[in-house]
Amino acid sequence: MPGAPTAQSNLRSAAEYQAMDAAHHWHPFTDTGHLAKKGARVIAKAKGCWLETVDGERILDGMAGLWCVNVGYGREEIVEAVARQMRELPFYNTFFQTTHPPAAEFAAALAEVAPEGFNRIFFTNSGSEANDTVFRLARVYWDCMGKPSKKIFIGRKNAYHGSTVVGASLGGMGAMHGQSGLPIEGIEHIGQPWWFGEGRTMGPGVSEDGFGLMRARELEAKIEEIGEENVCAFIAEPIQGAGGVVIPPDSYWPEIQRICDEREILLIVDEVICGFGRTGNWWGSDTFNIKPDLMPIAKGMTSGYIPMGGLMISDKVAEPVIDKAGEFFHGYTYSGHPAACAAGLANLRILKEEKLVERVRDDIGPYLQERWLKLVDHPLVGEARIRGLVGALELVKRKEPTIEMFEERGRAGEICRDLSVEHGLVMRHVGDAMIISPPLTLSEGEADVLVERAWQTLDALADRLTRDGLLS
Ligand code: PXG
Repeated sequence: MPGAPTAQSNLRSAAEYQAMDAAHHWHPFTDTGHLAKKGARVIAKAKGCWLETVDGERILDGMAGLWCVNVGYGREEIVEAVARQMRELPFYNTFFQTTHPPAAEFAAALAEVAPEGFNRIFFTNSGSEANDTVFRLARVYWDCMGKPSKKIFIGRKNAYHGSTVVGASLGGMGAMHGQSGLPIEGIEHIGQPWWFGEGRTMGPGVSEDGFGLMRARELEAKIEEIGEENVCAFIAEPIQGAGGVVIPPDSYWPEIQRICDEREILLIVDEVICGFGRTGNWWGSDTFNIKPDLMPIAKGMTSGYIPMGGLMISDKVAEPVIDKAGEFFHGYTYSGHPAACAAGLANLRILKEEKLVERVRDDIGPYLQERWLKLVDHPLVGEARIRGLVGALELVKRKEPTIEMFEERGRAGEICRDLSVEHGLVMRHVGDAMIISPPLTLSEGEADVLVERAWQTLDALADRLTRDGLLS
């Protein structure tokens, strides 16, 4: 048995945590057997943009936790608000004709920052649940509109909408589908607007914008194939996050919007990552000038201090449902949890008072962008892209005379991820794309450190790959 924590630190040693973890903790999206042998990294503390391991090592968090700690770590305002709320009312349900102050206040505060025409929030505990909710509500909407045949959802390959059965089905992750017999019935997928991975290789006749239009028009073709009378909604992230920070060509979203405007289908914009300032506006929908009907949200909603998600519902969808559906037979015990709402309110206050969204748009966003884009000068980087504070590097084997990808996709990315942490920076890898999504509080000095460490990591990667015979 592991020993008791020492009096000085109340923490055990890394090895003790790793042993307990290896024996008893099944991690998400992890080869648990492999991790148990390797030992999990033990993060014990964090402040601002910096993580600290149980051994006292400091690492710059280039991923804001998991795309969520937008206001940075160690915000006493949030901690205090949650503690106060827990003393006052740690829980009460919102099911049986009741509300409580934080739920009512947070709902109103969200409506204030939401796009025009959005006045209602259905609270969930995660982004996945928000997408289960949207699946249910969008179908109810068409029932209320007298069009009950409109049941089919169109999503995109390599999209991520969560890990519940509906979330994983709406998403287009082949590995997730393959493992569990998904997607469920009633969900179809079209291609993604990933220029570097799929458009660039189509030949010299295809421009980036031409490719964007091509991929957008797959939606039109899919609607034709299924029959508009059977299509409920199209769902997409403004920028695919877990899919590898796929920033679509400029032509893509206007064409999607045109198609959705011309057809009678709902447009669901999954703002779980892009919401709350990530792209330099409150919503990814603002950045790409999208007019959504429904917006699943989570992550930056509480900056991850307490788990929470929700579905923002436009008046267009809400009004007929309120008029005609009667009871919506759906909800979660912790919908509108008081502590989560208190965290969300304090988080919103910080975003507004510190003008963090504007900061991403006008200051730290452009500052980091300029430096991040220069990483394309590294011999292993085929493309650098970034919008707001979310970016990616595409690792390639060679750039001259033409771009050559690594044969075994994802191997270089995985090695790079580990080297990055060794260099004191968390980057996430998606295949051979290296991803960053740092807290919106990132300082200029920290942006410099981030880019410097990314470059050092790439140099170390070149050495490692050469040594391992993966690069000549
Ligand atoms: N929609 C989007 C766009 C997401 O990015 C979800 C829904 C689901 O949210 P919850 O709260 O249920 O996880 C997400 C979540 C990764 C990674 O590896 C990304 C997410 C979650 C876990 C891992 O990049 N995004």
